[in-house]
Amino acid sequence: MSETDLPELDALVVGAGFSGLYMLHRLRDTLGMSTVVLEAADDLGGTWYWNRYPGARCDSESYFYSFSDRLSEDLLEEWTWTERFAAQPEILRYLQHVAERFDLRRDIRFGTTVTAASWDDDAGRWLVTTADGDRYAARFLITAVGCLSTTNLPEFPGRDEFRGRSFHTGLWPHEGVDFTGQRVAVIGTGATGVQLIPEVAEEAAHVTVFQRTPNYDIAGGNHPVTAEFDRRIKDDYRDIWARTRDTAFGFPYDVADRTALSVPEDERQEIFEDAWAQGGFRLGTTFNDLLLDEDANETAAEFLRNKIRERVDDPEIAEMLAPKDHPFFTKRPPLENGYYETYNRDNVTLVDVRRSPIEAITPTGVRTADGEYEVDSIVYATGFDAMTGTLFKLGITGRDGLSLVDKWTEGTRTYLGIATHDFPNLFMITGPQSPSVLSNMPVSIEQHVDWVTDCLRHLRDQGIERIEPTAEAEEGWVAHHDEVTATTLLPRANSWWVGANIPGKHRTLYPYAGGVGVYRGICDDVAAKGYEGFTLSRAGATAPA
Ligand code: NA7
Repeated sequence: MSETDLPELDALVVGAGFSGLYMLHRLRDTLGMSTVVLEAADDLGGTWYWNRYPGARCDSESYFYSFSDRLSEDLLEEWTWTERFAAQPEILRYLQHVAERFDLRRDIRFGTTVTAASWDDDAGRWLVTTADGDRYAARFLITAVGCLSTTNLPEFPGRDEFRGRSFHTGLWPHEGVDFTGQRVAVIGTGATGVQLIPEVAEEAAHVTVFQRTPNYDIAGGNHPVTAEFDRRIKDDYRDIWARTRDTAFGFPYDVADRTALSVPEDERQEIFEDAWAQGGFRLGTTFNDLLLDEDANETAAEFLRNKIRERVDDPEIAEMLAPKDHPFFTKRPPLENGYYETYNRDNVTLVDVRRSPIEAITPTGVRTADGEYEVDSIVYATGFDAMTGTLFKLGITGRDGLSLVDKWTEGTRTYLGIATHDFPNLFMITGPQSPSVLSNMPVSIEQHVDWVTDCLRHLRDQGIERIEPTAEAEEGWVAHHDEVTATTLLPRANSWWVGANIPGKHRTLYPYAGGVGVYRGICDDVAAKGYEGFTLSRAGATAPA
């Protein structure tokens, strides 16, 4: 079929995780647009399809890590979570349930990897090619590819000559892995490693953990959901969702309105203890200047270091686990359930690779400057090329053949983190420079999807065919993003939030730090002003509509 004969869809969505599923529902069922979703995996779920490693669990509480009353109040009533922080299989079951309930599968093409997407300026549409050579044409292209979907596998010399089995946590075998009796190396102690290590230690003969940067892990406080808790949440759901939309991080609780040093030491400790006992990210919301002021931050940092010292028997190992070179929450703090006690076990060894770097993977193990650790299996819990990794793999080219990769080489440039100049009719769900990974993802996903839906409705009602941010609006957003970033301590750490985990990646804070509520207000204002900062044009028109 020639390109001119390709049937034209209204919209093409890439990805069938939380965002792609909701986007499909809105485009197809709310707006009545012809829509297809292309998904590389063999089934839906995104993050929750791929990350099946032992201990995989969400770090946001299940009752607000889900679709809100905006999708369906009935769904909220009928779905009951079994744990306060849901494990991967349960979240995947939830997404499968949503797909069945809203009949979404019929418009998703599984096992379909997008390899190129180019804007045809004459025809005013996107031409999309897949790895199998299939082609699609669509007026609007919407990326719903998640923020953590391209794995980072470090290029250690000899990596591919290892004779045992190797795994990346983000590409875990669906049949599971039996580590019984094995010597296992785990490289990485981010949120993923911290969940996996205690589970593997229960099973394996020996686990050697290779830690580059210790983290400020926070008590997870997971527990089963009781019928009473479930009822209370369901009765309160309207308020809960309303709160998530206003707060800084998209949680139903906000940052307390007080500074850390404004309260006496013993009161501050009590506040930290109370948040610790509640578990989860509440500790990060105890004071409003933890992310802004170094001295304030140090109070929380030291509280967490002392928690590690209390729980780890060997003082030397406790000090290896206690972070000292970056402020609290400037790297994503993992949530842990028994992680530190794991280091009191006889079958667990901690290796500090900052002091003694990994030199090579050998056929039989991991070699550091201190010698070789022989193992049967290696688990890479080494994270992701976040935020831009997957967007770049889509091979997106905009007007005049400009590729997204080339445009963003010297730094990400977006308007609102949702669109970018020279790429008309392209929307990114939770793209870089939107709150995304600095928030509870489903809340940010819903906000973007709903905003795009309203925008497309507006375009249709006004007979407008093209939308694209102006270069000036983009300039303004990047400047605002940088200004907000500079008020925080976030650029201080070598985190994946700033791209520091990927050699050669441009260093910038990828998510927007202004907060979910503030950001929503800005987006709503842009829409209320007739999509200020965007050029809207009718078919064939060159002047703004
Ligand atoms: P993270 O948080 O990026 O953690 C990856 C870990 O792997 C981290 O400890 C890294 O150390 C370590 N790492 C990465 N590359 C290397 C090399 N080359 N040598 C040694 N150690 C290395 O990924 P996760 O999968 O744990 O979590 C990602 C997000 O998923 C998480 O934040 C949640 O939002 C959900 P480093 O800290 O870079 O020194």
